[in-house]
Amino acid sequence: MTDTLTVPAALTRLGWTEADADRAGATTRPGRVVVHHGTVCEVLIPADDGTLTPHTAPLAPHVPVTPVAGDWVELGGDGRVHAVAPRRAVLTRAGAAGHGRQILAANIDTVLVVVPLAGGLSATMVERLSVMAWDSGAQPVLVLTKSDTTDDAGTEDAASAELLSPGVPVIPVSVRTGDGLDTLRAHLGSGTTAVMLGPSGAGKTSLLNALEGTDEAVADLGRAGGRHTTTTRRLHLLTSGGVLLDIPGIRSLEVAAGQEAVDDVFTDIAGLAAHCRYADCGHDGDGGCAVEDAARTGALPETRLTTWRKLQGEIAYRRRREDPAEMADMRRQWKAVSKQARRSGRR
Ligand SMILES: Nc1nc2c(ncn2[C@@H]2O[C@H](COP(=O)(O)OP(=O)(O)OP(=O)(O)O)[C@@H](O)[C@H]2O)c(=O)[nH]1
Ligand SMILES: [Mg+2]
Ligand SMILES: [Zn+2]
Repeated sequence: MTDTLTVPAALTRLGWTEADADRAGATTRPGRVVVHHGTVCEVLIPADDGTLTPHTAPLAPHVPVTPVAGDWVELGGDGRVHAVAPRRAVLTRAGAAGHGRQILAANIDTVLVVVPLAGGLSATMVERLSVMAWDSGAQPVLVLTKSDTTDDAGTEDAASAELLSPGVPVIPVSVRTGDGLDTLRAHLGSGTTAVMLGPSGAGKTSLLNALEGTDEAVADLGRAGGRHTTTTRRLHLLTSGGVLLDIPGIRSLEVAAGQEAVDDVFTDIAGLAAHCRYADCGHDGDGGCAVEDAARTGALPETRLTTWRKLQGEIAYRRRREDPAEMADMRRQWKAVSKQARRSGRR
C-alpha cells in the first residue's frame, strides 16, 4: 500500500485481472472481500487517491448470495454491499447432507495444495487434494511442507509427488530452513490470487508467516491434531505482489470433485482406459480391461486404482444427492425393489 498507486494499480494490488473485468463489467469500481463474518464483510476498496482503504460493510438485505473471501463486491452509497460480482474459479468443498457445495474462496488463479512431509508423504492426500484443486478451475501447485523433517530436503518425495499429480509444479518448502520459499514467491506475483488447501496442521499459516514475516496464530508444537488453528477464511496482500487466502484445514471427507478433475490427476488411468474393450468400461471386473491388466502387471500401482475407485464412488454418491431427478428415480427403483422383496417374502 503506497500513496502513489493509481486506481487501476490499486485494483491490481488486490488481484484484479482482465478476467474479473470481463465478469464484473467495466463500469464498476469494486472492493474485495478480505473476510466475511456473520452479517458483515471486511472489504478493501481502492480510494480516490489510489490507496486501499479497509471498510466494514454490512450486507444490503436483497443481496442473493453470501460473499466469501476473494469476492469482488459493489458498495452502495450507504457503505453496504449491494452486489457480488459473478465469480470465476472457486474452490468448493462438499457440504453437509442436503447442503450442496460450500464455496471456500472466490476468483482464484492458483491453488496451493499444502501437504506435509513430516511423518511421510501421503499419496492419497496428494491425489485427493489435487483433484479438488483441479476442480476449482484454477492451476494447482503442490507445496510439500516441513521438508526439514526429511534427510534430503524433500527431493525424493517431490519426485514421487510429481508422478502422483501430473502437470503440477512441486515445491518442497520449510519455514525452519527457508528452503523453497523463493520458488514459492515466484508463483505469487502481482495479479495472482492463490488459496492454500491442505489438512489442519500442514503448515499453511506458518507458510504465510514465513513469506511475510507476519505473526498469524499457528498450532503450538506437539499439540494433538483434530482442531483447526485457523478458523476464518482471510485474504492477505503479499509483498511479492500477489494475494493469498489462508483458510482452515480441510478434512478428507470434504473433498468434492467432478470426473474431469479426477481425470486431470489420474491421467495414467484415463490413458489406459482408451484401450479397454468397452468404451464405458468401469475398470471393475469388466472383460478386456486395460486398467485392471496394468494393475495386475504392476504397471499401474494398485493403490492408485484404489483411490480412483473411491473417488468414483464419491462422485456417484454426490451426483445422486445433488441431482433431484436421479434421486427420485432411485427412490422409485428402491420402492419397486423392496415391494418385490416383500411380496416374494410372503409367498
Ligand atoms: N518442522 C517443521 N514444522 C513446521 C513447519 N511449518 C509448520 N510447522 C509446524 O506445524 C504446525 C502446524 O502449523 P500451522 O501453520 O498452524 O498449520 P495450518 O495448516 O495453518 O493448520 P490449520 O490452521 O489448523 O488449518 C506448527 O506447530 C508449526 O510449527 C516446517 O517447515 N517445519
Ligand atoms: Mg492455519
Ligand atoms: Zn477398463
